[in-house]
Amino acid sequence: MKTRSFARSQAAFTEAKKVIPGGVNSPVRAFGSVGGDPVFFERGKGSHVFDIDGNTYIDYVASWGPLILGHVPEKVVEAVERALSGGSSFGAPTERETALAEKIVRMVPSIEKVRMVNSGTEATMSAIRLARGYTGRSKVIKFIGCYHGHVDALLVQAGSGPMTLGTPGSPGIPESHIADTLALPYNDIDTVKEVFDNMAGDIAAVILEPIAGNMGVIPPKDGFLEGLRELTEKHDSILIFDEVITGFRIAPGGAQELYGVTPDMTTLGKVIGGGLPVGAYGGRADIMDHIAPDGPVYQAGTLSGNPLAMAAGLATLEAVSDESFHDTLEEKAARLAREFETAANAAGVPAFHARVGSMICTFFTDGEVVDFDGAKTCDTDRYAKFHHEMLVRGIYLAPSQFETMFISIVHTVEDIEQTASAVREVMKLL
Ligand code: KE4
Repeated sequence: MKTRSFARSQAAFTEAKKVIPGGVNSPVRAFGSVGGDPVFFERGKGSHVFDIDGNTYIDYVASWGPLILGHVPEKVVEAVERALSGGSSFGAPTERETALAEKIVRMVPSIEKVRMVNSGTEATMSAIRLARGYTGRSKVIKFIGCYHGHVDALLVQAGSGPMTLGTPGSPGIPESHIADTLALPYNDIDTVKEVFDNMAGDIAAVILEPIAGNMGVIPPKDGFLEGLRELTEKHDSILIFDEVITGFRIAPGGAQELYGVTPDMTTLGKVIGGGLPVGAYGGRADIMDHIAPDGPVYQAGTLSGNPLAMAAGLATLEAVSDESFHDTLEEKAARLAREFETAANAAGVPAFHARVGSMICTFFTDGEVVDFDGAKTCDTDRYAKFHHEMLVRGIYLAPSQFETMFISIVHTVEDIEQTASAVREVMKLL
């Protein structure tokens, strides 16, 4: 295996830290959970990324989910270039916004109306405000280990950055902002029922990742989503599926299509921007009509629905809508996941393997992982070694045990074989 130099990335990181907090614009990128310095990328193409030291990697981070078509897919680039030639932003309505909204409404039947924003955080923040405004109630139930962006009210034992940093929640959030947030164990419907029994009339909404992707990958237990649907229905609370990761990735209609459970509202992001900044929240028209300007609940955004992001999102969803798309993605993901499981077993490395569609995770623990407590039993030092050994073999994995490994439609059999060969070698070193 040829040795790789990371000299330019290390120098770039030193420079970045002088002017950017932690040298990064999002904490998890700093490699804090795996140690060492982050790799700086110069460009991406298809399933590969290229760092500024000239090293090549097969990319399984995929910008944390948006790049379901891989890097710079031709149709997305063409669509964005076409949009740009006519203007990057107007701060006024354009037909591309309607076109993307119509596409989302067609693909996700529970969404009758949808509002574009610029990030997943904005989407969940707005959805919570709308649920509270619509119901006139304040309490919100979320689940420990689920991450919904850095919304004050939801940054309570979050499962992505904050957990990776080992400090659930965050300073700077006044007690009053989380006083109405109940953080319950994921997959534990009995506790949810108990809370509803005690404070039903106060609960505005339940928000969750229908497949948790921010404490590693944790699917819902049988009956969990159905149980939440039943309880929220019974108590007139709003059920919000945060499908920022799962939307359009798990199925054309997201996790709600896969599990056959219909939420009242859905938050979206990542894939719908095709790599450009987009978030969205949508759902029942009678709820969405409470949002300004038609309704009293305020939400706004200068670049919401901007033409470039709309063009990228439209081109991406067009490709994702192809009827063979998810079957092809499923085959690739199943093959890749099998290679990780086989390699860990052959090397006698204790691991719990999870996969739903193209969301994959190898938990380095000998226990079963069905919630945050299970995820916390992972050997994060072992994951750190795994990450670095794979990195020097040209495989770029999430720099944290508590994330999701994503495969795209453009990962090839050769990519998977190269990854399999690396993982077989590395598992023996752990
Ligand atoms: P953004 O504000 O980062 O666009 O989206 C927040 C968000 C909301 N909901 C879910 C289910 C999410 O996974 C996210 C963001 N995901 C993380 C990765 N697990 C983004 C990576 C990062 O924080 O840098």
